[in-house]
Amino acid sequence: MTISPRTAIVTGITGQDGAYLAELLLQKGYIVYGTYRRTSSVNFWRIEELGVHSNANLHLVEYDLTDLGASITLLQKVQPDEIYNLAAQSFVGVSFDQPTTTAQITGLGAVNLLEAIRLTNRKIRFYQASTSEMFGKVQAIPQQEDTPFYPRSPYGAAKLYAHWMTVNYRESYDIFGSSGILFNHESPLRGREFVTRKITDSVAKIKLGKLDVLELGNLDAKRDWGFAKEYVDAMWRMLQIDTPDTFVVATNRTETVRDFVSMAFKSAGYELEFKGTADSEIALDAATGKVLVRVNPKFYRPAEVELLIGNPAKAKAKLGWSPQTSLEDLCKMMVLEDLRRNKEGFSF
Ligand code: NDP
Ligand code: GDR
Repeated sequence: MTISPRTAIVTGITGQDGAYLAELLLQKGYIVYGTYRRTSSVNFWRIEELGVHSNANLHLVEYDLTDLGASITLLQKVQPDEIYNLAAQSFVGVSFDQPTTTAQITGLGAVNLLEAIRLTNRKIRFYQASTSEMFGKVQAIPQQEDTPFYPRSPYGAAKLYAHWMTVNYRESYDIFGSSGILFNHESPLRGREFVTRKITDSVAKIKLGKLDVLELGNLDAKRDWGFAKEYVDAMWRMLQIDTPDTFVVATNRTETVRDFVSMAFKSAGYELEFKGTADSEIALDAATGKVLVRVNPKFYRPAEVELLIGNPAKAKAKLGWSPQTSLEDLCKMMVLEDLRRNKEGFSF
């Protein structure tokens, strides 16, 4: 007896997680429909880096999450077993400048897919990419599934709406909707606007003489950073268990942005000395006294999430998932990859 392969839709395949998840699902024998937005120049560099773009089981489909009709048509056409909703306006900083767009994409976009499932086939399993940003001004340490939410940005508020709608469709219509509350996860495929990749790419450029100084915002913010490739495995596991649920995915370790800066420079052979405070803080190369890092308040946010640290005990117990890569190894992997790319003359 032959078992037909399962079919999955991954929204946001051009993003970091979309690329890693597509790679994982293809390895597992899925037929994958990866959605991307129409733009004047499409950007497939991540799936190209992973070498999955030419896989015969990967189908790239143009789709915008904000279009309900397109969501229904997509499901009717593809008839998926699983949907992973990773598409979003995902940059917290930008969400303060574009709150309405963020609400439409990051919040209502998820509801378009939930509605499409409700109207076409309630057996489809749905994963919603929720976030530790929903905890925002944290009400408990560490944060776990029952910690009260307090979002601090339009992005966090939009994600919280999508999270509750996933829970609501689960309870109202018996739809298999699971929500993964993932803490920050990084990789060499991270966008350069996010702080870790901004740092590792800048360290590579400084090392190669292509940049003098790295400018950053709040160095005191603390984050629980894990490796993206491992986090997409948690998403897949959430859709394989018997009942839909909500899971925190995190490492249970938190460090400041300043710590990550030190770690990244160390991976390229520098020791830093931090001097000054707040807006006037700088970091010098201990060997030469040259200023390599400077705080620039233009990168501050109107409201900040100061401290995130997640407890992944439930994911470990019910999904058999736990993080494997240390922050030091992750940081080094990113710096080495950015050094390679910058030496070869390209860096996305
Ligand atoms: P990215 O920003 O790298 O990717 C986001 C994806 O969404 C891109 O493919 C983007 O397309 C797509 N997208 C944006 N707007 C639309 C739209 N209107 N219609 C269709 N697609 C759209 O994010 P990540 O891969 O890092 O994150 C994946 C998801 O997980 C996001 O929802 C994010 O908010 C969430 N998340 C991420 C965490 C992290 O630490 N990385 C932690 C917790 C949650 P394009 O390339 O065209 O911009
Ligand atoms: P975050 O990630 O907001 O946690 O959202 P980001 O890397 O943008 O910021 C992390 C922390 O670093 C501080 N910071 C800076 N951030 C950026 N981007 N640029 C800077 O120059 C800078 N200097 C200091 C920020 O203020 C913040 O405190 C990410 C996204 O992937 C979301 O989509 C996801 O939901 C959450 O992680 C979990």
